[in-house]
Amino acid sequence: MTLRATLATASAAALICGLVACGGSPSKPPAAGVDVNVTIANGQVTPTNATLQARVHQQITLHVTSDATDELHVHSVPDHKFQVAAAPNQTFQFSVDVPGNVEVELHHLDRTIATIQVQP
Ligand SMILES: [Cu+2]
Repeated sequence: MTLRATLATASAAALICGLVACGGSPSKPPAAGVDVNVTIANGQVTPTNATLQARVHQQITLHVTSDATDELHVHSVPDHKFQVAAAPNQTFQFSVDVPGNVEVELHHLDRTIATIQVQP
């Protein structure tokens, strides 16, 4: 191998390294999941109409404390339904596969807890 060929190989390797992922790559793995605390008491929901950010496939956890039964409905594709009991510290987990705005509703109280803006 000539010196010139050796240098060419080295710079090709450097180029590939720059293109792929030696060091700071923009496609970081998703951060820790999104957690939302929801309280239902005396017919009132906290929060309502919140706006949250998440990424596709990111784990979203709803921590629900309620004094009444209800049905949680996540309007993602496919959607998720969770039965809320009259109990503290219930945990419901899901993730969203399709980017877009996803509403999280309480069907019995007819409230929107949050809209999750799911980024690709
Ligand atoms: Cu719904």
